[in-house]
Amino acid sequence: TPLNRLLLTGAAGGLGKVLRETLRPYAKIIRLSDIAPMDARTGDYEEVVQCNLADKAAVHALCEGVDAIVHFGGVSVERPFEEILEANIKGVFHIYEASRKHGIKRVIFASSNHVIGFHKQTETIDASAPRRPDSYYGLSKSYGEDMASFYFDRYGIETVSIRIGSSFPEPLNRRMMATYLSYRDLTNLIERSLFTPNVKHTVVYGASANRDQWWDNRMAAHLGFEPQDTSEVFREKIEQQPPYAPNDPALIYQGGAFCEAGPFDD
Ligand code: 15L
Repeated sequence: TPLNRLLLTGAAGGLGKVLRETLRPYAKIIRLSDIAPMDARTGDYEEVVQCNLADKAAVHALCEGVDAIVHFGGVSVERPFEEILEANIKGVFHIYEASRKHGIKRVIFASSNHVIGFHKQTETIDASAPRRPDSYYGLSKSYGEDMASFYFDRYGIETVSIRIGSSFPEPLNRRMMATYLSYRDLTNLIERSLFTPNVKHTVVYGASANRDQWWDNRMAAHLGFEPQDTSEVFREKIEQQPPYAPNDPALIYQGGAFCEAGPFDD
């Protein structure tokens, strides 16, 4: 049975635009929010609400009447700390506080591989590996996972934190041959995350069934996520790109170029 009302934050973003369509079967009403303007609603099943995640009162109003939240809002790349603080750190706090006040029991959090980005590509890690954030962005996602853990232990609000690899129509470079997550696999993973009972706070890596695997999802086996797609179909095209220099972080670290972003001087 679908949910009554699902909130999707970040609905104007790269993944939000996709999920606006693909999550439709899972709720009678999908409420869409973003700080940026969105396309007008396309039917009675959509509600479109422009909202700044840094605005506590606005997020509180946004979450009223919602059964579950798919939280994809916030800054999705490395930026100066002050920008990350508003959208991602204050934003995730506002989402959980609103969930507590409105009795919302399930959050799907768009975490990122950049939480563990300074692990080497030669390692295979699971959800218990020490976090090694590679950026202020990665730090904010690490904080979001801690927020999820705290709100479960303290208030019983369940979260699936998806450490998304690289979710684009196709891999854009050699590193993404390992991190690629197809839109279909992303959607299936969110569906499993919404409807699997008793997830507590589960951390799951979001990658398709790619040849080279850096991530072990056995600690999230209860989700029953089985990726259907693979980056192999893009290999010929991607291998036309020049190889990385031996010292390129895109060749060394799981987080790739994020590991050398910044510093940001005023
Ligand atoms: C992310 O977290 C970013 O949002 C996305 O733009 C990609 O850069 C991705 O990680 C990646 O690591 O490829």
